[in-house]
Amino acid sequence: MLLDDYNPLSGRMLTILDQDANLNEILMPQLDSAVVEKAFRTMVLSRVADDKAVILQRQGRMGTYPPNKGQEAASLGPAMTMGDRDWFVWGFRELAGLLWRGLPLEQYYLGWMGNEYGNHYDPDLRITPTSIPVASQYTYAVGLAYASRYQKENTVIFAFTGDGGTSEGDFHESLNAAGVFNLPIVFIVQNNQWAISLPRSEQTASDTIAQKAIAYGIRGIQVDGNDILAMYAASEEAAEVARNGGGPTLIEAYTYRLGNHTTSDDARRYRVEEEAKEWEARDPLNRMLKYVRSREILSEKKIESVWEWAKTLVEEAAHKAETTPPPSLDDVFRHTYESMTSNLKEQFDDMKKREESQ
Ligand SMILES: Cc1ncc(C[n+]2csc(CCOP(=O)(O)OP(=O)(O)O)c2C)c(N)n1
Ligand SMILES: [Mg+2]
Repeated sequence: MLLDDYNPLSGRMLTILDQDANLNEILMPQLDSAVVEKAFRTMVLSRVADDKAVILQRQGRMGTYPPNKGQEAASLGPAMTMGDRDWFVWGFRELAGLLWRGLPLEQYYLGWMGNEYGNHYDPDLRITPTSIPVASQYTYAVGLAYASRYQKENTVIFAFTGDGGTSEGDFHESLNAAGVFNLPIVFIVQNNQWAISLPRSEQTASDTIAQKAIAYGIRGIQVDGNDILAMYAASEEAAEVARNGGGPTLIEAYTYRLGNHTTSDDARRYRVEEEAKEWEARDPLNRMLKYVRSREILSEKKIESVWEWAKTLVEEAAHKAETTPPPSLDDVFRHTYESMTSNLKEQFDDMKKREESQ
């Protein structure tokens, strides 16, 4: 079992497809070419959509945006292993995984444009809304997992945060509770080496983030987060363990944020350019590209058409999002509770009277 062979005390990080696209044939997950093609498409779409979001923000057409560039494999691999009834509990940097899950891109854009409909997902997708208070989503992931077991749903909860998130009380409380109650959760930490301007070395004195699992009595594994196949294989195994009553796993996805923290940040002020250059050579999308080429999964013509397909889709999604009207002020009152409380109703009526008198 990978989770045993690569346990945090082994000092090993799981890689299956390395940065030169060398493949570990023994550990390689068995994926149909159609699935590999879809994964490649999703990564390309995520990259193009992400670049477009930064442009939209620079043009004043979107609010603050956190770029995903370089971290596509870390959320996509786990998303590929999720069952229909499983839960996707994201933070704010999991675009590729969300696209795989079926979140419409225009809705993702709407969310970052500040339109609240952008957080009102189709309930069947089982995606919780974006979570900006760092690591707070881990607490409700635990609640979802507890409920799942109580209701014998047999679902697994996939919960994401970052390396910075591991310093939050919510992170520790959640891992502790998940361990004590043996809950069906796959915790994924996207260790992208930075929490805004704070480097990983100053975030924690632990050698790895995966080793934090040991303290909570749960499984842990450090995975090359830029390797789609390794992320898939580790997540698949962790989900299977969770579904069979084996409890939670902490997956450290060792990756890198190639872009700025958000569009309000300038990473050149606190990190050296050589570092980002070095990580560019490990770019998960280039690695995937080398893989589909070397295995002849897609022809050059097909690869070209995937980029064109993504660009068209992204333009359409941006247009749809920009032409979606914002929610009315009424919605603030209507959606705060299932039904309006008496004092809220009073305020609502008061607002309506004022509107009429204007
Ligand atoms: C509770 C809380 N504290 C501080 C912030 C401000 N903040 C936003 S993102 C961030 C860094 C998060 O770093 P990490 O968890 O590594 O995620 P990354 O941004 O690298 O994906 C901080 C401090 C916040 N959103 N929530
Ligand atoms: Mg980080």
